[in-house]
Amino acid sequence: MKKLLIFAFTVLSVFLSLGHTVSAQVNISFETGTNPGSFTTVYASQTNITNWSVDFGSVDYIGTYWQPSTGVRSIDLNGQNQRGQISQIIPTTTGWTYKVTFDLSGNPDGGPTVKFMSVSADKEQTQFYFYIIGNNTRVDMQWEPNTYHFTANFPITFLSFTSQITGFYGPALDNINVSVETQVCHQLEKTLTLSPPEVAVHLAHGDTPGPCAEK
Ligand SMILES: [Ca+2]
Repeated sequence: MKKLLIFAFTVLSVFLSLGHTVSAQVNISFETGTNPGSFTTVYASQTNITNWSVDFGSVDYIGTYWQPSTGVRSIDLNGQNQRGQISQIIPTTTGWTYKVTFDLSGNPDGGPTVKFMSVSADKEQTQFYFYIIGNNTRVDMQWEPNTYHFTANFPITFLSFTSQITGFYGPALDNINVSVETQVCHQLEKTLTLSPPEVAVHLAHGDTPGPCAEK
């Protein structure tokens, strides 16, 4: 019994110390790939952006053209007068819930003023996000942090980021991080920190992923 307890404690300690980052997720800040210079339009099936797929349309791989959120490169989800989608297949554990954080801005060169985009897991659990341009500029993009949650249905998950507007000037994306969700908001009142399987149980009972909103 004592050995079992020590083992359980060790597993828990490793879990808590790792921060639950999904290790095989790579190039989260778009820093690796064919040097885009100022920027390069990347079309579907082109592989300029390491480990990221452009699934349809086109995106702009941004280098020096505007201020990134982190590093020196980022993405405009609208490329050559068309909306685009980028995706990455990441390892997941079936039934576990994941938190995706990303920074969002918008191409300040032109409209629409509201830059809509969406995030999906396996083309489901889609959530929509927007960024309003007007105050940001290419040298001061005023990136904003956003959070997306999904529950994995398979040992791998197709994570995609999609522009929902037409034209040349799309939502701007950078600094994507995926981690295992360990917190739920219990009955909209109390934030609980749990093991991932326990998180799944709580979500099945109607709790919401992530900490409770501050009141
Ligand atoms: Ca970057």
